[in-house]
Amino acid sequence: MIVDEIRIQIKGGKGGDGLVAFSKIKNEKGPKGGDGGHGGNVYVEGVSNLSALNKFRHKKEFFAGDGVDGKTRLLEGARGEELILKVPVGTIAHNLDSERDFEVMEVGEKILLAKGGRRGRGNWHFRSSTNTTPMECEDGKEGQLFNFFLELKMIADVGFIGLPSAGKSSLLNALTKANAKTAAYHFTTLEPNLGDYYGMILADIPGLIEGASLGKGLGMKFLRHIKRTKILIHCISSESLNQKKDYQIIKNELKEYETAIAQKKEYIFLTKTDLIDEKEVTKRVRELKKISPNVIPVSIYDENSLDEVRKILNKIKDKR
Ligand SMILES: Nc1nc2c(ncn2[C@@H]2O[C@H](COP(=O)(O)OP(=O)(O)O)[C@@H](O)[C@H]2O)c(=O)[nH]1
Ligand SMILES: [Mg+2]
Repeated sequence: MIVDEIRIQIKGGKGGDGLVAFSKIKNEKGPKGGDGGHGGNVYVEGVSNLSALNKFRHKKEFFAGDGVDGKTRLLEGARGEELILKVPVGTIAHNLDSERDFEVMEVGEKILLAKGGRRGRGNWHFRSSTNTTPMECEDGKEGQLFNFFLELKMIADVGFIGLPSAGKSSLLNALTKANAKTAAYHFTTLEPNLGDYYGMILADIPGLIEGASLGKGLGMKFLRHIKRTKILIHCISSESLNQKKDYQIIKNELKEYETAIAQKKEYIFLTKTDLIDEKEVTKRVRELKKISPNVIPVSIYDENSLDEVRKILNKIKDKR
């Protein structure tokens, strides 16, 4: 299962305290209290593993390391260890306290979410010509404490959409090693299935049914995942008696949710063509082309048709 929303609390490390100390060595008299180390920062960093949010399911609090206190002889305390939370690219980190949003777009991109506390200065800093034995030093400050809502937004380059049982998961499995569950009955898929097609992420978006945009069914939760998907592949089963209507149901859902999604570049896949004869395939393709120009007949049992699909995916991949 892919966790795509999670709430966590993070805290930067506390700064180390400064020290009041004096040298006892005869020729080096004076204040020698060292500074503390700064508290560690908390960052997020983008990774390609899309289930990277799963590890936040049980542990909810993440603290960076505290700075070490200053020592005698002007020795600085060590900096607190920084904490890097690995999140899938496409994650938006909403700071619930400041209401600022941070978006992790690239693998390896590192964004600061909570600063560690400033270090406290040792008494050496407070010396002056009038005060050669300062008793003053500073305590390290607390690190920033924030509540964050992490939300995985972008999950795919290409999204498979369509009514339940249109053959989306089967197709994903035929093209990638996704190993998504498939079944003859509706609603087998409860979360988006993802497949890696030579570095391009394909997603099978489940549960789009009439009214999904109004919160019915499961569709709503997943529609946001195709918000930034560049290309949609609309699967329509050859078993359907009214393909135009199937198409419209999904299209209306997308429009209701957000016009921009409905306007994405799309292909129509007439799926399960092994179930009807060739003449019927030609006729249906012709009909569907009246709705949308790019129509491809496919069957997971027909390698040639899958090769046609691969050609299209390769083209999309090269254009990225
Ligand atoms: N004959 C045939 N059956 C298929 C084909 N693709 C999928 N199916 C079957 O159609 C049913 C629904 O497929 P599934 O991939 O789960 O649909 P999804 O709900 O859109 O993900 C399953 O029983 C599949 O075995 C195909 O190309 N030909
Ligand atoms: Mg499915």
